[in-house]
Amino acid sequence: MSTSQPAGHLIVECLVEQGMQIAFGVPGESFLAVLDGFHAYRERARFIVNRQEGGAAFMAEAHGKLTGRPGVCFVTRGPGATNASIGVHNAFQDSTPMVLFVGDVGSDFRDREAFQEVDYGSFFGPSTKGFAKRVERIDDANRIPEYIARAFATAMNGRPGPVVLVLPEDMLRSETAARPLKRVEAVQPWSDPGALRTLRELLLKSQRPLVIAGGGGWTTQAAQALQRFAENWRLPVTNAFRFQDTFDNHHPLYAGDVGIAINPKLAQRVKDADLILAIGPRLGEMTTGGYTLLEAPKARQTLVHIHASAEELNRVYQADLAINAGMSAAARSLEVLSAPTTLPWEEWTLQAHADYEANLVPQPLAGMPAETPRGAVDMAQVVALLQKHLPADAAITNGAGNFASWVHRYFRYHGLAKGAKTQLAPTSGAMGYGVPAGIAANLATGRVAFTIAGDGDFLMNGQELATASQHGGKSIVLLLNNGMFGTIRMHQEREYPERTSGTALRNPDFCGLARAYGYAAERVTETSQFEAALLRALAADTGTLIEVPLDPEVISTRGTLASITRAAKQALG
Ligand SMILES: Cc1ncc(C[n+]2csc(CCOP(=O)(O)OP(=O)(O)O)c2C)c(N)n1
Repeated sequence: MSTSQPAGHLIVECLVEQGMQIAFGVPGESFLAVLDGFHAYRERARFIVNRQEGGAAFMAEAHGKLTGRPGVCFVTRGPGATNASIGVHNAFQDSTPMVLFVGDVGSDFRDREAFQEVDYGSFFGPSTKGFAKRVERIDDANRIPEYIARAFATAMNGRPGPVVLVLPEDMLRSETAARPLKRVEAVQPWSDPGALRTLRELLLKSQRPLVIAGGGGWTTQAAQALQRFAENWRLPVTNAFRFQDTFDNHHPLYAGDVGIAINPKLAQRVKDADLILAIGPRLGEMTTGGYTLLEAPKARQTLVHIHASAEELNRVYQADLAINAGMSAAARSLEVLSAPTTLPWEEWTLQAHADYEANLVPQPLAGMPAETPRGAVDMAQVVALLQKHLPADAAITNGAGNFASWVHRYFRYHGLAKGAKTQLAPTSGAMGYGVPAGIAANLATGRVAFTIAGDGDFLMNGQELATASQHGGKSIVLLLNNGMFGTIRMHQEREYPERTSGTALRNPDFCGLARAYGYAAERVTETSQFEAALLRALAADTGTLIEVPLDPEVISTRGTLASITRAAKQALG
């Protein structure tokens, strides 16, 4: 006969059964019973205490991205849940499995707009075109195992994403003898053999095929199978926006990433392709160049779209062939598709890779003479040093801002096929993601975590350095300080030249701030100082922040602020 325990304990026990070893969150009086459960099960699971729920939710999302199992986050009612919503939105846009638990008001107070009460179904829920796959409240402690198993299954199945579970305070305090259900695994929709035959026929008709790989649900084995498929058919492969590690950037078939600041030659190649094989990505705004590289709703190119969610197929783009398959199933079917010995696109494939390699060579910034250095710290050279010294399985993380374009353009991500997910970046374009994601990656895997941040971006979640120090996590944060919200200033200069407004930043002493949080910190003001600073950071016992004052003129990997102003003024006459 099983003995009873508090519902809050059973929740933690069920999560442990699901494989959770680490959870993130900010406490609230609404879920003290769960915190007590973490105390009871402390040998089997860690609770990482964050400083802001946005940071906690980003950490849980990053954990989900790294492991393929739902990242777990606990927050309190209205203020906690609304703070955490940025991470839930990111999990949705990134197709990352995640479960957010929200401590709620007691059921005896419900619907009175009690203290901090929010209707989570309306706020997050799919019924209001929200950004969670499912929102449910657990009213009966005996059903906790069912709800948690369903949350994990929903978060992983089809297009992975976030699920929200709401926990009334009185339910958490009740006793239950219910036992956890066993661990659920993601279910793979399998592609039907007829569709694969059609796909093969489309390939045989094509002269200029191009693969766009990405989206959620990839595993190392699936990425390896994709690689074998591409090799059999000599296909050029691109990676979708924020999925730059799906296909190994070092592979001779790699053709670059289809995202923000795309290589213009690749953009042209996407347009020139006669067959697009989209394996996994959603084909969102960023991956399609604002629906221009592939015109919505019917692309000029023949489109084969393979996606794990039936809802995503023929939703924006009418595909010529839509295949509902999980990435493991799809890649395993593709790798056994027999290829002819000669293919008409050998030259096209070689050229696609040559264009990618040429784009890795830094060019003079538009508007600057060829010999002008790209600022006192040359970011292209900095990225070359990162490539040289970071271990192949290092997690590279970033938030949103032009600063990320340096790694996005010049860094060659090691692909998932090599055994580790190496890019953690927000498809939602959320600032403040990089710092918590880096810390979560290091806490969860012990791997080197390297974060690139802007001055604006860093201060959105810089407080999580305290979380890292407290829990023995460390990351290397490269902070590019240009004294402004540079990306917005760039757009502002394009639309309203020389009318700077709301984009300038007066910053704190970042190194002093990082030290106060327990990180080592140093400032690098010349390119020649960077290598030693990086090596010191890699050898350090704590995390390190390296601040680089970046010339505000160096606004992107391609142009200067002055060149944008000139062009805008000319355009305005
Ligand atoms: C949470 C959030 N708020 C606002 C924005 C809009 N936004 C995009 S980039 C950016 C500026 C980023 O500034 P910084 O981190 O200093 O990097 P820089 O662009 O200067 O390289 C802003 C405000 C956003 N993407 N996310």
